[in-house]
Amino acid sequence: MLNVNEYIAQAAKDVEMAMDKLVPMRQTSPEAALYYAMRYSLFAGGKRLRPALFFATLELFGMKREAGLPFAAALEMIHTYSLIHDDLPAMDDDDLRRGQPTCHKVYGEGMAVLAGDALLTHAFALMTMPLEGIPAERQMAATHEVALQAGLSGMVAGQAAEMEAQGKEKDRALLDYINEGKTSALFAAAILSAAHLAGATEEEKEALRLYAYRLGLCFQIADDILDVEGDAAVLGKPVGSDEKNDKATYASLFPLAEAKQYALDYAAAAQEALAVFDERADLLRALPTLFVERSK
Ligand code: GRG
Repeated sequence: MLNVNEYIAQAAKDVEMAMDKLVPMRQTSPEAALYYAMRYSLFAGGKRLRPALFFATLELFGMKREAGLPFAAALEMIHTYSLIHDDLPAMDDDDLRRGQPTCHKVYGEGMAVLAGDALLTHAFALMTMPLEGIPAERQMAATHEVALQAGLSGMVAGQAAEMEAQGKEKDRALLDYINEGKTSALFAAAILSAAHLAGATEEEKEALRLYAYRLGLCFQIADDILDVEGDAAVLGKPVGSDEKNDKATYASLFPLAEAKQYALDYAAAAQEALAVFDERADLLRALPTLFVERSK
């Protein structure tokens, strides 16, 4: 019987072990503070959902997760960099993340900027290391996909669109555009990079792209709702930060019950996108509902 929470917990252990090896501490180097800052945020206890999505997709195609460990680590490193930079005074100016002081609160703003920069660039170093048993052109396609989704066709674009939209009138279409960039794009990076590595067909990749984008939207709406009615102790950060930062969210544009219904609609649409796959996609099928019902 498939237990999704156990699967995610095991994925977290596997990627943490890989990251510990791939980003080792350099205590005696002149730049030791950079390593402390990077590792402080990397090992601060995230849910490790992007590596779990990456492994689940590799395994959907019958591949072993060990083959892609550097990619799983790289995806979590890119996610971590985005959180470090997002917490900076120039962006959200947050003091707490995952229940602990944010990177810049502990190591200073300059070092937090560099920790983010180093995590991002080292992620690309890891993804371009030769992978045993995987053709180089598949690895190239996977790395290219991550670059697009993490950057100008995804996460950075979404973050910039959100900054530009601050203080202006926003509608649902703009909100979805922002959320697809900020949240869906890294889910897509995880899922599609695994699909490229596994040699998925164009039809399979298109189905997974739709799934990832819809999964991101339902995850983000749940996040918006948690920021209003979640438990700060469970979330590890204060609630109400979206309102404080004047962020348009599903919870500010719509009554909560309506926002919840939109999350459920995107969850159902994400599951529909997987129709081309057999029962090997059952783990991916279970995730949208889990993401909507989560408490952190
Ligand atoms: C600074 C380029 C740049 C981008 C920042 C990630 C991000 C974009 C902003 C953080 C705020 C936010 C709510 C983003 C949406 C994505 C998201 C829900 C991040 C949190 O992901 P989780 O819940 O985090 O997987 P954990 O802590 O479990 O790793």
